[in-house]
Amino acid sequence: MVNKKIYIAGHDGMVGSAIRRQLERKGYKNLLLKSYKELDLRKQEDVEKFFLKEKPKVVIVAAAKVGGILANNAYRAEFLYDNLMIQTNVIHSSYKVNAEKLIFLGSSCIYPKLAPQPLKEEYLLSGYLEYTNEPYAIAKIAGIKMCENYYKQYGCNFYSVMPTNLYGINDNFDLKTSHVLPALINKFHEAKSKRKSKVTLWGTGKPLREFLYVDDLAEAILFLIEKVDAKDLYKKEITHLNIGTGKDLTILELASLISDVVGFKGEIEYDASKPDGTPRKLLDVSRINKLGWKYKTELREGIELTYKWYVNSIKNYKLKIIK
Ligand code: GFB
Repeated sequence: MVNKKIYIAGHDGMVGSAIRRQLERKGYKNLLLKSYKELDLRKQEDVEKFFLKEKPKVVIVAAAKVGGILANNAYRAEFLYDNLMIQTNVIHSSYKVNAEKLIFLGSSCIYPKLAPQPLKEEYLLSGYLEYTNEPYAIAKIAGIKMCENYYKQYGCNFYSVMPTNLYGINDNFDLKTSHVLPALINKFHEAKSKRKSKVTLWGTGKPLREFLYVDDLAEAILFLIEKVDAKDLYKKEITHLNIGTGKDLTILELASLISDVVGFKGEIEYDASKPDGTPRKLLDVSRINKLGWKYKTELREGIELTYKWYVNSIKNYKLKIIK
């Protein structure tokens, strides 16, 4: 396996770069990487040409347009179009060149807004989606169905994984487009540095969220590349696998933890004009646990690692922060 040609679509994003680090650490040498500038995955002809030339054996679809609750809601058309185009082109081209395996990455927002908790894989398509991220979720559900049906019609070894909210090195800290965890690292750090007395949370602070350190996800992907095939899931009528910690906390609890790691001493206030989103989305991770993977990094440790990376990146002017 270590010599197989593996294409990581989206290798320069937070998730793709963590997968690349993990594969390189484990001795994988034949990695195929193309930046967004070299290959726009939304362009069908370019993607087909690239696949026909390179013929990757294993494909990881970590390329996507992603963002936090406001970005999902503000750029609804882009989240739908870009994601549908990227994943459709990559999955179909992988089929055309007979790729031996493909793993498609989605997100826990594919589940119905008010589904029972924790979210089992089989709750997919059992109710209405959360409105703020409906376009993104619809695209990701289409990707799950594409893998499932390429297996059913063509026998392709393609399947999907749905990670919970991810965070870590190479995250997006831009306050307008980021997810909550990097946004709060940015806000608490800024407040501490400028001796501000308050930090504002969006919404009520009451929604519950689960967070997984991105390097743990990368370990899960390597585990799946090596040990799990599409037939292992589809024969049990499962279309995808959840990946998470199985533990969640409120946004206020998350804020208190980040505030403590950063060393901010002031108060927390709320901006009720911003949406809460789905009330809870805790994944049931018993399936992947039974297969043999479990998370390693506890939330506090992951936040400490991410904060350290963030501070170093600002110091070295490697990170452009938008306030
Ligand atoms: O991480 P987040 O943007 O997205 O927000 P979702 C999670 C919760 O944190 C929401 C609150 O209740 C936000 O209102 N929050 C509090 C903040 N303060 C902030 C802040 O400063 N910035 C942000 N961003 N949130 C996304 C989906 O949902 O999760 C995507 O939109 C995707 O489709 C992703 O699935 C993983 O967890 O609500």
